[in-house]
Amino acid sequence: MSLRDNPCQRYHFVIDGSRWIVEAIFRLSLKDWFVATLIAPLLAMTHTKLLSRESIMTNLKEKIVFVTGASSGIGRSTAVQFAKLGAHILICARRDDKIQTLAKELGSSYGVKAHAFTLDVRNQKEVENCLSGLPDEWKCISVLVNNAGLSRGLDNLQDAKIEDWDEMIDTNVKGVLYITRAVLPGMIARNEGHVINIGSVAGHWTYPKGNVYAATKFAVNALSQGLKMDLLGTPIRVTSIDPGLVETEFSVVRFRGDSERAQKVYEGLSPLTPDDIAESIVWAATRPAHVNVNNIVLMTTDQSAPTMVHRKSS
Ligand code: NDP
Ligand code: 8X3
Repeated sequence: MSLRDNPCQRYHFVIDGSRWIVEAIFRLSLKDWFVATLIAPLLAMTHTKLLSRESIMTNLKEKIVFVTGASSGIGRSTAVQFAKLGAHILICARRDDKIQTLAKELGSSYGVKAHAFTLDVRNQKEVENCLSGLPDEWKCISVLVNNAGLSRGLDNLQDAKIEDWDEMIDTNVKGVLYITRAVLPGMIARNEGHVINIGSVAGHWTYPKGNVYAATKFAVNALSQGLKMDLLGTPIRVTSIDPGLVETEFSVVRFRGDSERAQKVYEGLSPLTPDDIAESIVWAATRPAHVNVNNIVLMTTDQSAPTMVHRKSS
């Protein structure tokens, strides 16, 4: 006879079951109750949420990240911070000794593969040959950081040297175009990739004597926006990271080796560091695939516009 057919047996079953539950309830201490009723569900909820967020973050371990202009400043820090995530690092610049040393350091400190090659981004043929001639294992670039760039001089437009304009336009605009044109088709074919351009606050506000440098960074801004449009329908992301004053070799290069003048740019304020910028680059690159960080503008707290800075008097 089944339990269903035997009301008596059903009665005993209910009594036994209830007794077991009541006993179990009394065996629980106050602490057990607290954990069971309050903390455990809370922990479970948070944990599940965190786990699911982590699992959709872009994981760059063993992915190839290509950073141009990695021989100093922002580019160097960016290469180091991506290596810390376990990415394999491809770097270039004109000063070969610096990038070869960095490549060795990345390999020994973070156990990643690193490949350095000399390149002047202004030379389109060189860009094409270097990138098409990369060893096969380095061809699948997942993240491109167009960082190589410079400023030359700080002069009224009517007084400036034409060769300074050419150098800035060729490096900051044409260099970005040549590199992107060479890398992008591979990203599109593989259906993955992220192009991160280093712009500047000078791409949002110009300033006296900043004329052509600002024009190149306005151009970078326009290229990032336009590229995002051209890539609509692909999973490839485009980001522009636009810093204010960062203490690097930037001002020494701008003033052609006059380090005393360069130092004055950062005097009495706390400039951004290359690591501050590298962290924002890595943050943008590690968002989940459906998140495109279009633009980050960051300044030191001591700056509010390119020429509006607060200096502490000594
Ligand atoms: P650095 O001078 O320290 O670094 C510039 C890097 O670009 C160097 O590695 C240099 O390498 C490389 N580079 C320059 N010209 C070329 C070229 N023709 N071919 C290949 N590499 C080149 O300055 P930052 O780190 O500050 O500059 C990095 C980027 O950040 C630039 O695009 C700059 O405009 C931008 N930026 C900088 C700010 C700042 O205040 N420092 C603020 C906003 C933006 P090498 O000389 O060995 O070729
Ligand atoms: C560098 C920052 O303000 O010197 O792009 O132009 S600024």
